[in-house]
Amino acid sequence: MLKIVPTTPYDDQKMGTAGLRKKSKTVEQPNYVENFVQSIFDTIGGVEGKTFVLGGDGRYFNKIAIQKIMKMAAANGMKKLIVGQDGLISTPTSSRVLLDNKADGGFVLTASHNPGGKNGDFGIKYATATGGQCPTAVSDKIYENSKNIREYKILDAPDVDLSRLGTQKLGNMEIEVIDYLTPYVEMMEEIFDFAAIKKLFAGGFRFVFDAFNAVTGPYAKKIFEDILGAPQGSVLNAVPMEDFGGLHPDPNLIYAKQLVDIMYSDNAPDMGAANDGDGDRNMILGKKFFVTPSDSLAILTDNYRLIPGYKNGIFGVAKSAATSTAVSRVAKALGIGYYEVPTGWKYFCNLMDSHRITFCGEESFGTGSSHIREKDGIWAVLFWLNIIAVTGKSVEQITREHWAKYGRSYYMRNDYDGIDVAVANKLMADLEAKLPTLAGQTFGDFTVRSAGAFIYNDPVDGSSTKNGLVVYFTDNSRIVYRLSGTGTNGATLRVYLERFETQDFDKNMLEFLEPLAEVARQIAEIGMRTGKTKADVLT
Ligand code: G16
Repeated sequence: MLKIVPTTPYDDQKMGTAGLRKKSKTVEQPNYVENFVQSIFDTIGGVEGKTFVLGGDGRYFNKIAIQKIMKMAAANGMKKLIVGQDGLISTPTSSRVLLDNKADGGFVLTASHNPGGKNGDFGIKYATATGGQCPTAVSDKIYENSKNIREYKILDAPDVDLSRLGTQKLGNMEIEVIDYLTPYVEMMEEIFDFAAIKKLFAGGFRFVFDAFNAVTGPYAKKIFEDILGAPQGSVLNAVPMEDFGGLHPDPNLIYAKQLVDIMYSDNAPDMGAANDGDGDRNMILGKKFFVTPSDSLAILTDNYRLIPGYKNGIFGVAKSAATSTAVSRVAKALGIGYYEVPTGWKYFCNLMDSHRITFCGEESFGTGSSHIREKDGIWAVLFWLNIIAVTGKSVEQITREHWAKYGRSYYMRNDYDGIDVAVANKLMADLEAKLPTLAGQTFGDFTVRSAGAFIYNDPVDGSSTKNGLVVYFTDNSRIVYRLSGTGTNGATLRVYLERFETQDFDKNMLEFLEPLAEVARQIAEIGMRTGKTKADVLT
């Protein structure tokens, strides 16, 4: 039975860098999910006759939210909903399924790399028919509607059994429960040389992958162990759990502690990798060796010819402004297009759709290509395995050869977490006002060449976005400041530091970047304004 339920609006349903991301407790409030989803439906002119894709990374509240969304979709006249079995789907798979089925939109229920559980975070990523997350112009309208919503539609019906593959009906809507692994595996088999990677594993190559008890567990088991022949047990934490077994599914050197300990032990395997909660981020490690995401993007781009799926060439490459400049040198050498966009994968999508780029990546452990409109964690890991299989070189050797050819961008991100939102906004506003006066001034060993806001003019849709503040120094060093758009706890100030070096590739990263970190604190008056004398998280 169709119910029209009166509701009162929430005032905090503004999407951040990637969808709506909140504390689980916030999302559990009465009608919270319903308000947000109805606001989306209303903003896009309703969903009557439309097809959507739905699934999540398995975190706490996934099962409840999925049932609500299915019943709302049916009540709003949706024609068909394609749902991952047991309510699971990775963000990359959702994008693929959306494109393959020419669906009108999709939801992935995830707070990505943020912890899950009752006291953790929950989120909803909303993708449009392009397969990518909705543009800011659309999310702004959704936010406006969410502040005025008065009612939503929902079907009064029993819960749908999502364990059963195949088609069933909910009201007049068709629900197709799909095996979420197959479309993804097939796509990877089309791109990469699985035979070469199988040979690599058959030859004793040792590999370990951390799935953090999140959605990539089943994918990684199937692809790396069952199909490619890595020994059983190569995938750690492979079973999706509502609280990720207490793990923080963020693939970086701090949160992937188990993996990092293994890779930095004396008996380390040849390669280590991890993905985040919803499977779009990746981290790559060699034996006692870490590849920065910025370097990884540059290395993958430089080696595209080794991958069957790209052997006919690539259009170009893009990175977010905050990401190191490493890939710009590769683009120049290859003579391909090169773009810098604001932080947020959605900004790459127009460039992919218009064939300006094939590859793109971000410092926040995201790499991907135009095979979908999201970043893709397992894709990046397979790309590395494919390069290793073809060249016979180690992760470290590949990276060092890259530095020898192009120079090395020493690069790090410093996060100042849990800052009062008003303090953070004021810090950024005052800094922006001060930047034009900085050119020519010297701070320690660094002299400012130019400074200003990063403004992106999208060459496809003509939109203009301001994202972050950049200080360039005369020695090609750079500081980028921006506020995170994915946190749920006050504001996080991200400070991205980069120094370029053409000779010495064995400097201690922390020591080499510390003077620049100090300059960053000084210019933005971080200590005085936030009380923090050092960053909370270094990645
Ligand atoms: C999201 C976006 C990325 C972005 C990252 C960090 O990733 O898709 O484009 O780089 O957040 O954003 P911020 O610096 O604003 O916190 P994910 O994996 O969380 O969806």
